[in-house]
Amino acid sequence: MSALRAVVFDVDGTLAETERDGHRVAFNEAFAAEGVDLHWDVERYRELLAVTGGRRRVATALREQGAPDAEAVAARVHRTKTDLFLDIVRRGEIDPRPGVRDLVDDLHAHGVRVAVATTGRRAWVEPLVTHLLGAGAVETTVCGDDVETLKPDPEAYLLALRRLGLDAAGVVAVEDSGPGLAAARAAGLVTVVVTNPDTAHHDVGDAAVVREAFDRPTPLTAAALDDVLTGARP
Ligand code: XBP
Ligand code: MG
Repeated sequence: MSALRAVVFDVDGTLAETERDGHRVAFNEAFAAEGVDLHWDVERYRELLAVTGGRRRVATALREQGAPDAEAVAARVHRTKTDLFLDIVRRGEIDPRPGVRDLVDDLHAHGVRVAVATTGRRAWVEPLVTHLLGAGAVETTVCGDDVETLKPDPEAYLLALRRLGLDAAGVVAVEDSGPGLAAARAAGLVTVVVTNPDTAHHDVGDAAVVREAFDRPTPLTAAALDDVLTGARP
């Protein structure tokens, strides 16, 4: 690798398609368990993905309904949702996106360091990342718990860079969404966006590369990411 020192991956929608059949299901189960009058179908949930962070997402929907105590109810529902989503993770129901494991193995084989920056909660992020990539695959994992301000703010990416002891010049971010891309770009990172059905409509014009998959039309490799970085920072 001539330039690439590390890759920082987002989790939700990037390492795995967690949202529609994972987080969304856990939110709906939590609403029922907590007696909250909300239910998110696929279309509504897609809209609400513009709001990062599960607790903020619930609070936004409750405020729209004019519900009293939106923040407190959202905090309670989100604790229940976190437990329910952790159950889904522990049952092994979430697979990595095709090609993700091959890319991470290839990065390791080329001595490129791997980190994670997500707005999700550590309670489920760590077991999920271990399940998806194997124990010890990721050097540092920045979660929503670690930052004051969630994506699209750059704080999570800036903290990942600080923990890696690197500046942005040798690092590529891999994201799936508009808010995630905005966070990575605001941290100065060259960013590859791998879209999914939930994010295909997002504005990702600021990405160095936009693809629909890791494994198609050609596999995304360490060498390909090094080329992207070199091309973006000649
Ligand atoms: C993902 C999120 C997360 C998850 C839910 O954004 O916003 O909030 O939807 O996780 P990104 P929590 O992929 O940009 O990190 O409920 O644990 O917040
Ligand atoms: Mg994401």
